[in-house]
Amino acid sequence: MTSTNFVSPSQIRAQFSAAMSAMYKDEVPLYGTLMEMVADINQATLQADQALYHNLQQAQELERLDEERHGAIRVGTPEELHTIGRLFAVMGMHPVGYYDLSPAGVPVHSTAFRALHEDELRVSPFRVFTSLLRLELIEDPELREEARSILAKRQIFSPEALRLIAQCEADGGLTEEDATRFVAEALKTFSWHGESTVSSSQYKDLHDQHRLIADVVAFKGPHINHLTPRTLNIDSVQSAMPKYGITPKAVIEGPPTRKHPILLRQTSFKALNEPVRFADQQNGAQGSHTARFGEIEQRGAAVTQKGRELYDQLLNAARADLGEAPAEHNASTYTQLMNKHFEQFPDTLEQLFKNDLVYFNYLPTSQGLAKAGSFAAQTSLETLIENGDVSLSPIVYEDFLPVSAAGIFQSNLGDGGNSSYTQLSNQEIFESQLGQAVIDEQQLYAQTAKRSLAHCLQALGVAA
Ligand code: OOG
Ligand code: NI
Repeated sequence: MTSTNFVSPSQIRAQFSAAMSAMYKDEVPLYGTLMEMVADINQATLQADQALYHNLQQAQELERLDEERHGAIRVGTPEELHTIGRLFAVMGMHPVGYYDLSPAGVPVHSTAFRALHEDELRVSPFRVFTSLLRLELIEDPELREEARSILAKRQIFSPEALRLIAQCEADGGLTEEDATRFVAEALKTFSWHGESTVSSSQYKDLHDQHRLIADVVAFKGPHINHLTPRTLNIDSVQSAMPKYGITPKAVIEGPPTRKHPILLRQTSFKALNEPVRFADQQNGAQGSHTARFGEIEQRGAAVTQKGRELYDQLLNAARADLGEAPAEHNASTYTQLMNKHFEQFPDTLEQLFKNDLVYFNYLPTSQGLAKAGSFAAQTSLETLIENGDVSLSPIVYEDFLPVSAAGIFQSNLGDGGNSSYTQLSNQEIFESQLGQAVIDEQQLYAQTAKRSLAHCLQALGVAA
């Protein structure tokens, strides 16, 4: 078989993302409402803002907008994490970034599986925030061992999925027919199971330790716990949610409202209470479990290391001023503090560029193209931008934010968890369990920016 018979990993990813969305709509009807609301608000936002429409069109982002979503799963063992990594690799998704959630009282550490290159992201930006439960953070040794042995017995992948992963690794790809079969088989790993593998008393013990522990240990597999569409205006979404019968979390996570959005802003609504049958329950008897929730996000510019340090500094300062976790009762104070501190984060493209805070795509303007070939040899990028021969278009942030993720976890798990775990962060252990190092997001954005600059200068006939 020649490689020309293989479909691209990006096509498999797009197919999987669509299949996941259809499955989740079926499992959680409220997700359908969420999708409609986001589509309505995106349309209204684009109608009201011609410049935004033009920018997204130029950046070839309009096409991917309706396709755009991320999901999240939580796995229980290093072996599961390792195989999940192989499964995502079939779809061209690789682990980017390390997120330690234990300082925020969530006993997991995480990475995000996603496509790496801008051409692939354009086909499908689908990503999955993937957390590994840290059993070593369960305090009670007996319960810890019980959890370990329950997890050791489960197999979250179908035999056919495992076979197709191995085949893809051996052959270097999948044919269209095998890819379709792979998508159907892979989907099974992420589906919801209303039947728990543990008894109601085991569930209670796990749940009393931490809700998240019960969510991972008591079920047959890592059900997808949310699927998040991308909005162009999260402030509108937040205020429109009650009209659609949805109660949002108290505050939007991430940076405040800006003219030029940066990073990631997210809101979510509480987990659903779902019926579950525990192993000891006879026909009819039922318990319940809350895990799955809804989330919406707005993606802004990827920031440089320097931009990220400034973001973290301003976020920490606003939170320190607030003196407690953002919640219902202090939501408006929090918003004011965020707005005040973020005045220090420039909000014009010129200043963001001059201060090296954001990664950009560089687009030759029609004026610049008309002059192509006639620029002086050493014309600098700054001059090209100043003269209007090159325009700046921020590169979209494709990743996640640890403080935001902790806020999303907490608002959906409810209160009653540990306030923080004191164990050290453990990226090396995570990577050895995953079987590979996580990729540095900064490098990916820097490479994309560099490729964009090279294309732009070439189009203008300016030597790099
Ligand atoms: C993941 C929570 C984090 C995000 O978008 O930051 C997250 C989870 O609850 O498993 O989804
Ligand atoms: Ni999420």
